[in-house]
Amino acid sequence: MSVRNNAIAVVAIACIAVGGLWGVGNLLNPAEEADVSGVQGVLLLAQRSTFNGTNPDIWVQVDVPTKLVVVNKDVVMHDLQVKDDSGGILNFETAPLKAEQHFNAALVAYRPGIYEYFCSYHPEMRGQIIAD
Ligand SMILES: [Cu+2]
Repeated sequence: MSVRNNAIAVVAIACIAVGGLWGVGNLLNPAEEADVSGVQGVLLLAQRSTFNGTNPDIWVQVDVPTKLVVVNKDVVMHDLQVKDDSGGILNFETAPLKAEQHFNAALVAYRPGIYEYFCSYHPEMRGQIIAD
């Protein structure tokens, strides 16, 4: 009787030990994460009908995707579009952004050149994307 109880106890302890080791193993070896060390990012805040106050030049490298986050900090609607017929850059448009909405996009230039980004609601909100 006592031998059987001991055997049950040993099995239970073994299960706890294995479970514990498995848990520790997961902590020591977290799931592989994507290598995003080469990803560059740009944050544009639409505010007082400018982007970042100055509609800054954005420098990108050809064939290096650049993460772009557009945030609308105004009460009026804004968006951001890249529309270029040369084929040298990926065209896109954000959704129409209401106050405090944001949109993630990527700038991808295929050829060196100077391209334009702009807000379709406000002609004065425009700047250059310089790809080299
Ligand atoms: Cu705008």
